[in-house]
Amino acid sequence: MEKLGGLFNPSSPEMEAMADLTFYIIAISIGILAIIVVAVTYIIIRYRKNPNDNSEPYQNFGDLRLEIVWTLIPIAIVAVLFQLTCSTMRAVDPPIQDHETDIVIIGHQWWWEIYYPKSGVITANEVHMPVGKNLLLRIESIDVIHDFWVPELARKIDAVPGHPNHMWISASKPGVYLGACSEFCGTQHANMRIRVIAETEDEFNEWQKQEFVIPKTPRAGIAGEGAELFKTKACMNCHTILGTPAAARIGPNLTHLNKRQTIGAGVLTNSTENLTKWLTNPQKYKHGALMPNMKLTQSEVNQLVAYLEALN
Ligand code: HEC
Ligand SMILES: [Cu+2]
Repeated sequence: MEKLGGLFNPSSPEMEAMADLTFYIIAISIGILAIIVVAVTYIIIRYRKNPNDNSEPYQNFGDLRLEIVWTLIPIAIVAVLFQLTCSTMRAVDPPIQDHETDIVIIGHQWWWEIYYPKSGVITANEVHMPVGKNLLLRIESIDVIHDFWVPELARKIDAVPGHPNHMWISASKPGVYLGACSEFCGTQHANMRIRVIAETEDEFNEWQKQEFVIPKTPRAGIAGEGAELFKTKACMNCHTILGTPAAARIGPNLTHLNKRQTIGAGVLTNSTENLTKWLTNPQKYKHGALMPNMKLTQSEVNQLVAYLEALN
């Protein structure tokens, strides 16, 4: 199990602001608790029953000054918390004004479609982004409510069908940041993982250029047979492969599947062996996933794997 860092490993200015707020609030709360514990302990000991004196202790019926003080102090504490919260919200959610959307994230049961409107690139489950840049995400859903959450980089945000939401995201250092859908959305909710791959501007541009390449369709050999099967086995009713008539968006775009790290939104790492397993029976690895068991023979699976791996 890879661990989620979140508040303990903030990797963007937004998450740093949120982590700071959390720790300020915890520190203030611990301070208040300490004062109360010390005061109560002192009072218990100092004013305990005196065995030699059975008279009733001094009775105090109201003290205006004390009432004012213990009203003003909590108000001051709440005002400080309010101010800290407001400035954190300003840091996390600066106004969008007329900034154009950089990346569109579309929740599907149970995977993420990722679309770069400025270049037209479409991929799945793995968000590539350049480090040090504040990017505007638009979060949408095609079916039910999902929630996009990469704890080290940004806050949670719901993906609501028919109501796009916006959020800023940035990463201060290169790396792979893990996330998951955080709104229960059906049987495979737990396997709706996200990877954000933050890289240098050059690496990002190179990735984007490669995603843009329309691969040549293999005509001969086992990969060529796979290309034919892809058309006849209903794969093209659900998937897109650039440069072929397959243009459906029920499942992930498979054009550059080769360059992704995982299959099935994180259920399997991407390798020839796992791709073979997935095509043999996706339901075994992701029960209930919206890709049916296509009941392919072993040689059909091998042909399809060869085809998908030949796309470059
Ligand atoms: C009814 C629609 C449908 C059909 C038909 C279909 N798929 Fe899929 N496919 C999906 C969906 C939906 C997913 C995503 C599943 C998930 O992650 O929950 C998927 C995922 C995949 C993946 C993993 C991609 C990734 O990035 O995770 C591959 C590879 C794949 N399909 C290949 C094929 C091939 C090859 C065929 C034809 C033999 C096929 N599919 C037929 C809907 C379909
Ligand atoms: Cu979900």
